[in-house]
Amino acid sequence: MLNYKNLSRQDPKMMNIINKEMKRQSEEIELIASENYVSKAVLEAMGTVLTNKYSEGYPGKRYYGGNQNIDDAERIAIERAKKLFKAEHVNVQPLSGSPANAAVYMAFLQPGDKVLGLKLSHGGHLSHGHPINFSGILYNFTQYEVDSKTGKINMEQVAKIAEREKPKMIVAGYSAYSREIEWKKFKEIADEVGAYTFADIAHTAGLIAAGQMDSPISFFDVVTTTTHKTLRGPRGAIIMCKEKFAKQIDRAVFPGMQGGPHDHIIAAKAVAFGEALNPEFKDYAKQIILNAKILAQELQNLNYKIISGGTDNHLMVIDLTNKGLTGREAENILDKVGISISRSTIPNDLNPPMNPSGIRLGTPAITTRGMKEKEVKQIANWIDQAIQNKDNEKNLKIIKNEVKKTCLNFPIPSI
Ligand code: DSN
Repeated sequence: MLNYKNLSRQDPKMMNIINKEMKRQSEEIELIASENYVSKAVLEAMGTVLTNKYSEGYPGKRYYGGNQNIDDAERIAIERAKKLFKAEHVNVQPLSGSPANAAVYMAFLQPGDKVLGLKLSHGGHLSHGHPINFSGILYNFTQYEVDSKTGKINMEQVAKIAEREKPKMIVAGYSAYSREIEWKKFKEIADEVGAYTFADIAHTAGLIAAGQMDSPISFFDVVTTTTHKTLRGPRGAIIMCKEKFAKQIDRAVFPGMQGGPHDHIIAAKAVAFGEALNPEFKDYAKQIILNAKILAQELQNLNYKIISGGTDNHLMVIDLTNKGLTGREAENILDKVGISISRSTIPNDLNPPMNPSGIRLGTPAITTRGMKEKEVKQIANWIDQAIQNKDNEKNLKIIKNEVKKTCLNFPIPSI
């Protein structure tokens, strides 16, 4: 348990909630593909007096005094991110993924401009043109889909749609897609029709930084990523772009989209980038992918249907139609045994997004805990056993206890 003396004394109610959440994280398995555990050093950087500062502007060009140390922190974050991703220009101020994407659209497009993005229900993201999101409201998106037979993106179809629609921008990079992305083909298609190339690598950034997946950064115009998924930093985002777009990106972030940056988070981003530059991070990223492949294989052996037939990254989407339950039901059952997952639509889902036909699983968090082949196989079995015993509370309790016992052997980093 954490013992923050001042918080415990002043606000025991909140201290209690934080401790309950820490206990939950320690005793349960995290398979939500977008979640991870930050290091103690990243946690420490977030909880500092840097949160007290206002610093609109950029290093050396602020609208408030007293920013000498903040400038140093932001410069370090930028330098490390540039090195890590081999990027020409980096803006480390975006507060999270959607605001980063909003700044990109603002920097490159006028409202009403035509854009291509992958449909949310096929693995895309809300901010890639969903009609109820700002992206779909402000810009004229056409959505491409994954191939219904292979579950993969069919680049010939993307080329055809691009040729027909002549978009000003093409968006690639997804939230629920388990395969390598053909970045070079996207670039060729965009060049054919004169479109900007925008990659959202929020999910795979850690794997790309560690050289375990292909990178679009050297030839795409602009790339965003959140910093808290496979990259294992604090909640936040960054934007990377070619030097020639640096000014328009920086202006779109501030004053375009945001006010004061969150300086404590920028410091924590810098600490996380430093960690990702260490050679051990490469082993971590390799193990994430290995664990995901083992999990997918084990589940396939148990007759679970993985969309696209497997995974090249940290996640997989599972179609539960043949198992006779929906994604929401599976999420609720697995919650009962201490395994957190997220329900997910499957391509051409007949069920609604609140109660879709699939689930999405990912391995970044369990890999941070040090879990490997043995534990991953065990997790696949627990998932199957829980689903089979969905109405048997006694058996679900037995599984929950086994989950807890294993988790306590793999502690999460905490202060
Ligand atoms: N919410 C994130 C995810 O789970 O993929 C994307 O923003």
